[in-house]
Amino acid sequence: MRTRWMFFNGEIVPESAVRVSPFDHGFLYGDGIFEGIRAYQGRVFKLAEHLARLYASAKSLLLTIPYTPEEMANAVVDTVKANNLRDAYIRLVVSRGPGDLGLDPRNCAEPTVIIIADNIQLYPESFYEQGLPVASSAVRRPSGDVLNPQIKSLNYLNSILAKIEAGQRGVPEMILLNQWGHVVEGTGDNVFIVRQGGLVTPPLSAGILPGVTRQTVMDLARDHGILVREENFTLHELYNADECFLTGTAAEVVPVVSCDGRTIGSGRPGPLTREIRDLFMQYAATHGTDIYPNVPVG
Ligand code: PXG
Repeated sequence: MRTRWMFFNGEIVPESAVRVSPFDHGFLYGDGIFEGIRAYQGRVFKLAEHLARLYASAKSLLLTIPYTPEEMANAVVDTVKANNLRDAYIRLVVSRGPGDLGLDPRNCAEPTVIIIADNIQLYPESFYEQGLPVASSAVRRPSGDVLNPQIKSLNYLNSILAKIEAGQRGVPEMILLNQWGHVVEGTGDNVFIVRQGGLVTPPLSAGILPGVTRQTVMDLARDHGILVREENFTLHELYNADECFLTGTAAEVVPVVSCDGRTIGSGRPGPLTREIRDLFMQYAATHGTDIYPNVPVG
């Protein structure tokens, strides 16, 4: 297998040289943050937006990233370059760093910063052609005053519990609700429904991660004259929607065709979902930060 090169605390090193301490609070407590970013055809997609979210998450956790956003952007590009990738899945992790066995983050000297750039593990083509069956989870997203879902932290147990349930229910993805019974998001994606020819997606105040793909989809839809509303809705409205789809860096735009055994719309990926997916794929293929600026795009 080829050597994977990673950014590790300021240097690009082979994977074998990455050493994380057992006392790292990212490992001991999930104290840290991350981003999942894609590169398409030699360009990093929405790098500034992902970094803005990373630094916003860091601020909430009083975690000081030891690099400027510009340095981080360069580190991301350098990591993809070191692996000679054009299409890539990039994982940026900043943990609190090594400390002692106590919780107090003030005892951690320096954050650990790792950037991984790897090949993308694509979902099966059938997901996009046939759409996904999903189910609603018994696991609720915590409200903002319990653990703010806007912080993209290293503690994903809430989503993992829902993913375990997905396996038991025999579906690839789950829909999570908040404490009020409003639909919020999937385990690692945002959710949209189509109603009366427009898009509806839960507002940030429902308790969701502000998805970069979600924002891109909202912007593209509005640019193309499609009405977009950020509004709370229930499972009843999702079951009775004309169409439904999920958005995320990994999933991109993926149609949802049933939930809890209720067929959504025609039970096939709908026309607006297809249009949004096409707009998104076209946009993603043509926008982003150049990784190899002097090499002609081929
Ligand atoms: N909600 C949650 C909870 C997420 O973790 C999204 C929405 C979509 O956000 P973006 O910015 O990607 O459009 C995420 C995405 C994966 C994976 O490999 C994805 C995420 C986290 C971990 C794994 O599917 N985050």
